[in-house]
Amino acid sequence: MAFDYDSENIFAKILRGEIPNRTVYENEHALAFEDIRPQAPVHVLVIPKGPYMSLDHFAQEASPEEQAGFFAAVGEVCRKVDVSHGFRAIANARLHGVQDVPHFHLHIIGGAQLGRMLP
Ligand code: D5M
Repeated sequence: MAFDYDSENIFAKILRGEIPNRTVYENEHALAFEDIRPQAPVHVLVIPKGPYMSLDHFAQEASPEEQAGFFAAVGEVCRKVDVSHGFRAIANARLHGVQDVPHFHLHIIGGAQLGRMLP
């Protein structure tokens, strides 16, 4: 499918410094910051700095360097926050995935016992 990135989305504004964020970690290719509506004691969003709207867009079109930088950031976030007892990583995509912000983001949620969810 063709991916149509909207550069006015709120995470693009965060990346441009137009909106503040509570940064947890940053490298050349990714930014991690606290979710504004935390669902658990730990709720961090990791986003690529490039204009990718969803996980499939990022997986299909980001360079190996961008993908490596993104997952390095995920690793650093998990080192920094308290997820020693585990966590959940979620990437909502588009309509059926109920994605609100159309810039790819991975939710890292933990710090407490989570409920079971499918699958
Ligand atoms: O989730 C989008 C997530 O983005 C949701 O958990 C709230 C969060 N959000 C929205 N605006 C902000 C700002 N400004 N800072 C931090 N977090 C924010 P989705 O997976 O798209 O449904």
